[in-house]
Amino acid sequence: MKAVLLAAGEGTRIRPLSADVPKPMLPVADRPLVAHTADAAIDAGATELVLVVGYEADAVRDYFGDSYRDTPVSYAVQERQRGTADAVAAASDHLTDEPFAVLNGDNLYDPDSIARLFDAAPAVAAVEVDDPRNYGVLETADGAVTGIVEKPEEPPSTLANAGAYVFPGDARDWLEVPESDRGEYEITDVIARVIDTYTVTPVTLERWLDVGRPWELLSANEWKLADLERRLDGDVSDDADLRGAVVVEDGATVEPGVVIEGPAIVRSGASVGPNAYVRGATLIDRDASVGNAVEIKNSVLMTGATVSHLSYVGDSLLGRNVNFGAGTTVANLRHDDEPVSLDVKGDRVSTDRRKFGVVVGPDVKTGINSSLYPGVKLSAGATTLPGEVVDRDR
Ligand code: TTP
Repeated sequence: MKAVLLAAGEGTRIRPLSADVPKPMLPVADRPLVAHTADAAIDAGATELVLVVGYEADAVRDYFGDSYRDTPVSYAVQERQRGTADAVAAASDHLTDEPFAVLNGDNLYDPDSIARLFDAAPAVAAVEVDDPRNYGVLETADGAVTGIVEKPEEPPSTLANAGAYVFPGDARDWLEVPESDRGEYEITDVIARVIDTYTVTPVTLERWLDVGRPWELLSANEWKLADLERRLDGDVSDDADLRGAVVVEDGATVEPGVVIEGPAIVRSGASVGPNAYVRGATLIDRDASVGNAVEIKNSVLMTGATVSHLSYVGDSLLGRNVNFGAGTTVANLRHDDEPVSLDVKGDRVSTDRRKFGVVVGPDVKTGINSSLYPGVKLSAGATTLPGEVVDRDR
């Protein structure tokens, strides 16, 4: 079965991390987010991937090329983000009369559940949630999906739409749907037409994560890093103490005096130490650098990010080529113990995390001894002065 992966979105809610890379290409453990979606599809039996690309499409093409894990990959371009039905319609030339799967390229799925979804075709994946009012909610009767209602005041079930579907081949002719109230062409309107002709099975996923906002990228890394198996292929000093599920890739360096508590990955080209303390779940991506007397905890340092001296980074996301000056300190806990909140497209939104640090866009440079408040976002290329206390976004 072909699997269409929707990866055309920019990810406006996850800005500034998506300033130079589309959200589906943000790193989760040792690969981009959308590669985990591809893995779930392939593990479930997908024989071909069709990636729908748009914003910063080349980043996706460069990663996957024309084959991924021996599975052919092709691309469909969605010029403008006009909705999920429009995204699948962009891929219609790649589809045949056979059933096809559609998966959101920014969601993590457990592969076993996706295998059950594929077996149940036509089918819609769902997750059990306590409060479904902010989701598309499945209506069901006699074990079949009878409708999906967007963000209902009175939800008909606790089954939230998880953005994974298997359509019958006919659905290729049903992709042109009317514009919705929010001005998009929605895949749920395609499902409504499938329901008219077919019995559509709801398949409840064991585990699912929609990566929309910055802290959800941290959750995604926590999920995938928890599956790590210890592997030390890089250059690790005899005087380093690596505890638990730690991966040091070939081409990475860990210097004397370093303590790493897994789960953590130090990717190829990255260096840690001397005398640094890294606590899981942490990703130190390619060519990133963690220097002397630096402590990193539960964080993601993207490609080329550098924290060289005497700094603390906790529960934070650092974009590509960020440079933290000596003594930069991230606060990740409020004195009132309230969950840390963040500005997401103009709204203050709780992360539901007691501990959360900062979200730092690519190429940001902090001056020495900068102090960063919890929940602060620094946009791409921003700078701070030496000794500055940064208590709001910039
Ligand atoms: P969203 O998360 O709704 O959109 P987004 O990824 O652009 O993020 P944001 O809302 O923060 O701007 O999209 C769900 C999935 O569908 C995601 O994998 C992107 C994909 N998508 C497309 O490929 N084309 C589209 O037109 C839309 C709306 C979404």
